[in-house]
Amino acid sequence: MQQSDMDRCNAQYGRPGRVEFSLDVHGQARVELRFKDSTLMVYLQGAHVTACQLGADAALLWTSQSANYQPGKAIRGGIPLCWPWFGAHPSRPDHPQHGYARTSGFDVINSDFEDDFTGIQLRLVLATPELSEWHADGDIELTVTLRLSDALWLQLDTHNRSTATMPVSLALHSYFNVGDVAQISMPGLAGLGYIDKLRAGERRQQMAPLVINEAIDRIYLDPPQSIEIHDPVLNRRVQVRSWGNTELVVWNPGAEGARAMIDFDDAGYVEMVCVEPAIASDNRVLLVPGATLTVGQEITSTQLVSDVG
Ligand code: TA6
Repeated sequence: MQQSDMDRCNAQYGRPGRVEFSLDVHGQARVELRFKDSTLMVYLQGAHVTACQLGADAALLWTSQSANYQPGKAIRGGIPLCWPWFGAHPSRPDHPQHGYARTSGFDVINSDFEDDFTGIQLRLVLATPELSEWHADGDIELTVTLRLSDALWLQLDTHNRSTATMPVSLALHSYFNVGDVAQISMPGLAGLGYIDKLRAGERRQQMAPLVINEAIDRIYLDPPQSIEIHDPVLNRRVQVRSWGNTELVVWNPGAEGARAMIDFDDAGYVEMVCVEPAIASDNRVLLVPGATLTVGQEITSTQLVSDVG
């Protein structure tokens, strides 16, 4: 992308103080949304939210200081979009982990400057030859809608424009900023069954309150539509309300896992947790020709303990 591309985007979809396109120091295209005191940064590669601040609250999301901002590299942190599959490709080891979306260039198709939110829509169309397992003609389209107010609203609409039924799995892979991951709690997980990816996919049940004091990689089954992260250090309650997902992934790499990833700050695992509305691979949706699959989340943040006496 060149500055001239950004100028064109600003002319067609921008508005000073609401939606502004620019190139970062690496020449990567991004767009900043503002609504009152809230801000949102989105990279056109991957329609990837890299930062969000809701009102005067602390940063909502965590992004690694060692993240890659190079073409074709997934940015470590923010909200990577895993699509059109989650995890390893079910049959093609040569296909990228978590699909193509997060390393693909999206087109801007719309922007909104409403009284109650600032919004933008981005679109990716993948020709099915890239998804060779389907051997179909036509393509698959992903529309990402983002709305910023005192909440962050994000929705994925997958439309099958081909003549074949397409298996789709996905995740809204949000990296949340927390004061100390060992001190957070997520009461909504109590009693849920989960697949433990660190114990060879063993199925277990969340009996005791979850305490994250080591690496965790779990796919919670049939989660509630709303889950909260209680953070006593930042004194906030982050609520994730989701729709269309069948699972909720909770991930933290732990100290050893963080050290093993070159783009993950070694001590970064202490200040993040991933809470991801997902349709995980085992539960993938068979999207028939012409059908649309909708999955989304709305994230809000309130004080955990009110200052008022
Ligand atoms: O969502 C959790 C997970 O599937 C973990 O297994 C871990 O692989 C994480 O995603 C990060 O994946 P990435 O490809 O971004 O390094």
